[in-house]
Formats: sequence, structure tokens, C-alpha cells
Amino acid sequence: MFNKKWKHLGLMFVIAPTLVIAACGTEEESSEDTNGEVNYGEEMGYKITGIEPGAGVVAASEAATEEYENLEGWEIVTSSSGAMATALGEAIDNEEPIIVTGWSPHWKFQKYDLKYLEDPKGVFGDAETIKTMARKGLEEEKPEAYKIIDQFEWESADIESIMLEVSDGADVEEATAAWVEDNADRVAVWTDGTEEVDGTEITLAYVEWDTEVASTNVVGKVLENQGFDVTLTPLDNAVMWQAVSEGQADAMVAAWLPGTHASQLETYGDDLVDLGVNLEGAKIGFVVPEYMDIDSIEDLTSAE
Ligand code: PBE
Repeated sequence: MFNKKWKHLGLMFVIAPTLVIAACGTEEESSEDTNGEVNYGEEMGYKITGIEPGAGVVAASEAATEEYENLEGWEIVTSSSGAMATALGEAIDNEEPIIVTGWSPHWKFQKYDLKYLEDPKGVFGDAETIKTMARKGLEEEKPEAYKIIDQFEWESADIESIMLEVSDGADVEEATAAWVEDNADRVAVWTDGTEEVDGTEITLAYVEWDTEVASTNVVGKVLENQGFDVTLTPLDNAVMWQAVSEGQADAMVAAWLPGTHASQLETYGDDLVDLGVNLEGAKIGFVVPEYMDIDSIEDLTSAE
């Protein structure tokens, strides 16, 4: 199994090599507003630490800055999910305020004490699910792969255990291979009713978010163990949807719905086969360290 860059599509995924500076704060003392409370907005330069520009959570966060009057003048600074995680870790090390565009399942909730800011306007939607999408024709052309991908489903605790290991430095292929080996009974449900193949090629598209790196590698490993010649192709979010809809990739397990990827579903959904939910109880929103003395998006103050 190997990762290869996408050759057929002009748009490439972009991983920003630079770290976001949004979280660095200033050297100044904590600023206080008229009530004597800490003005986090001023301390953070009215910046929220985002991830890739094509992510649904970034689009929802930008919508939030429009919907909430108190977020007037705030900015979502995009970068990559890796840079976001680094900025979050550094802020926590220094007990500085930070707001990130967060999502669950994610290892950050295992590693740090964090909370979602309440979203009384419901801009980030309710609970999300992660769904599997295949290209049209896959069922007829590669029925064994289709069936395995269709039968794949797991839980937040499963994916977070892999994500945590990888975030602690484990090799993702090793961590996923070990999970597959240790969870043979679960995997047997996914491969139930299928027969091994002899080198049939299969391509899974994904985005290099920690969630999708773990899930796509697990499904890839299971397919490989069944005799498939597996290619995992990292792409930008919209390009991932496009690639499966146009048949350049066979499937993806990274469709966040009903909210996060609603616009991608609208654009590409008619040309895809929806194989249903592979993980329940996902969520997106603004995430902050527990030590921050706010609970709701409405507790933030505008930049004016
Ligand atoms: N995420 C993780 C994605 C979906 C998976 C929340 C970063 C997004 O925002 O599009």
C-alpha cells in the first residue's frame, strides 16, 4: 500500500508548511474589559486558529463570524490541521487563550482538557455522522471491495485510539495494521460474505485530517489483507468528492454529513453512491481549553 499524489486533477492538496501565528498571543499582560473580566479577543488578536481552507469546519466558522454579531471583526486564520494541533499544544503549554476550529472524534480530547463553545444559533449544526461514498459502477466492477467498504463501520473510541497513537509519533501504517490485527472480530464483520481477490486495484481518496488518515488507512489495510492492491490518495476536500464522483477514485470514507460537507454533497451527490454511516456521533465547532473562562460563542466580545 502506498500513497501517491494525484496526477489527473489540476488542483492539489496544500499543506501549509508554516505555523499559524494566531495562537501566539502577545507579550502584554492580560487585557481586561470594563467588567474586570479577561478580554480573550484582544489577547488572541481576534483570531481563531483554522485548518485547511477547503474544510467544512472552516466554512462553518466563517459563517459563525457573520451570524454572531459579537464576532464582528474576528478572523478565521487557515493553515493545516497539523499546524492547528501544534498551535493548540503550544497555547496549552503556556496556558494562553486559543480558539480552534475543532472536531470530534479527535485525539486532542484524549490528550488535553478541552470544551466546545456552546453555539446557541446552531451554526455548526447538531451531531454529525461520517459516511462512506463510492463511485457509480464499483458494485458491479469490484463487488468484493464494494461489500467490504459498505460493511465498514466503527466507533469514536476505535478511531481515537489510533489517532492518539499516531499523534504520539507512531507510524500510521503500523498503528492501523496493529488495530486491524487486534480487532479481528470487528474486521470479520466488514469482510463477511466476501472472498479474497488476487491483486485487484482499488483507490481510496481522503483528506489528510487526522480522522480520515486513520479511517482510510484501516479500510485500506483490511482491503490489502483481502488481496487488493490498494492506493490511498490524499486530496483537498472538494477534490476528494470530485474524484470519487468522476470515478478517478473508487470510494472515500470521509463524508461529514448532514452539515459539514453539505455543499460538496449538493455538487457531487448525484454522481455518487451513498453507502451509509461508518461512524456516529461526530461533531464540529469552536474548541477551547477548559481553563478559558467562557462557555459560549456569545461570551466573546467583538473587535469593533
Ligand atoms: N474535519 C474533519 C473535516 C471533516 C473531517 C472536521 C476537519 C471538515 O471540516 O471538512
